[in-house]
Amino acid sequence: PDLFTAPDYYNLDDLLSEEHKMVREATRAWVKKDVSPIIEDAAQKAEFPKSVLKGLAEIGAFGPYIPETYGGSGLDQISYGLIMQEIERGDSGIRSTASVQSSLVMYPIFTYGSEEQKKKFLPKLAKGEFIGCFGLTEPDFGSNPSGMVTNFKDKGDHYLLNGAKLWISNSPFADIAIVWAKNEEGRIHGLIVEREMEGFATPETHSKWSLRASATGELTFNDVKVPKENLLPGKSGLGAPLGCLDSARYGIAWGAIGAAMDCYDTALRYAKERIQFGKPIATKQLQQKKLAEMITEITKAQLLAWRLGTLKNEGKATSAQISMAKRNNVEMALKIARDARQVLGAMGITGEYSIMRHMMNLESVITYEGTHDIHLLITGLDITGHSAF
Ligand code: TGC
Ligand code: FAD
Repeated sequence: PDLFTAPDYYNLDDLLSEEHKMVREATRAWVKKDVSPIIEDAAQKAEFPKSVLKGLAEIGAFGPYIPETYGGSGLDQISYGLIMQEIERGDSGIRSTASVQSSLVMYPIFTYGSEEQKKKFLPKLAKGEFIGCFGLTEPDFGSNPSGMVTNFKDKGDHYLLNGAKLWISNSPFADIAIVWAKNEEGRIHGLIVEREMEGFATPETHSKWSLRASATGELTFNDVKVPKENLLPGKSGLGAPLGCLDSARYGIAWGAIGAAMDCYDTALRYAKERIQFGKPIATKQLQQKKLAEMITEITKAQLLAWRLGTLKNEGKATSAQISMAKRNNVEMALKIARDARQVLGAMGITGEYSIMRHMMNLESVITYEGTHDIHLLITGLDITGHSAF
């Protein structure tokens, strides 16, 4: 069979429209052509492959659900999910770039921005002429962003921004940053900070064993003068950044399925070919158990993601439903990566195969956008009414 054949054990394709399938095939073809051949090398060298930016823009991965008026692709949420799935089949780091640009940069500008901000930034972001990043996490405030200390003061004709953000995807080369900071009353607002602003720096974080093909860094603000027109006027409070996270977490619930599919597909293929004790290891019950459980878990995750997508299309998906899908699907993918790695024996630890790279990537995915624990506590709060954070 052709590489990248999607496992579709429950005929999920019957639930997809022609447009969904077209979008998925186009993304899959691009990943196969432009991501798979270069990604292992980029990860080994710990470099973000900037060559993918143009292609990501061309396939519509920057703002899939942003209306065409602002340069987006005007697609629905299932298409957005399928795009994330196919990109993450290639690499979680490349999917991160698409997630951040779409849900954490374009989404807040589209949802909370002024008409001028939308016109100025969205078309350039959609084309990949501008790359954005999202600064919420701080050195001392990760799971509890409400404690953030980054702040800005009103200086009459501008704001003065001070503080620092850590673990920011794409910061080292981003043109703009959506920065969440507190005003003098302690209320959280979003500001668009531009690279050339004085006092703004973006040092890169090195020595990661995970998401090596994604650039991660800090954002530091030392008396940065931010023009007043760069404040996002539409929403303030912690709910504003959390609203963006809902959209990104939804995409990750789909993305993780892509990584899992690639691991499963690789392990199945290998098990059929690898002979030990005179027979393919696929004939052995222990290996069949691993593979059968993988396809079962992928199928359940697909159904969860598809149903969540339909709820999202109807504007009915709750934050807690999104948390459940992000948490379940990322854990599912990480477990599959670990089992698939074992199916390949020693070969599984090499860069000849994608599995170990997916496995290491997923260690970040299970931590960022709300840790595995935090999403469980969100479900706990939703069903009991008691906050256990
Ligand atoms: P809490 O009091 O519960 O809520 C504060 C306000 O926010 C509202 N809200 C939400 N709004 C929209 N969407 C959601 N998911 C929301 N969750 C809560 C809430 O209604 C309230 O509104 P209001 O009007 O009453 O003020 O806040 P809390 O401080 O108790 O925190 C809740 C908690 C722990 C769930 C939240 O802080 C959280 O989700 N923490 C995890 C932090 C996180 O996910 N960080 C991610 C950083 S970005 C990132 O990782 C990008 S990786 C990108 C990549 O490369 O792909
Ligand atoms: P902490 O919050 O310190 O958590 C440490 C441990 O304690 C975790 O196991 C956690 O689950 C647990 N814990 C925390 N609170 C509780 C509780 N109440 N009860 C029980 N257990 C708890 N952030 C951005 O803003 N923008 C980005 O672009 C971005 N990109 C990232 C890219 C990468 C590669 C990584 C690794 C992270 C990125 N992040 C980004 C940051 C990410 O969102 C945070 O790492 C995450 O929210 C967790 O914060 P923390 O690392 O400070 O962990």
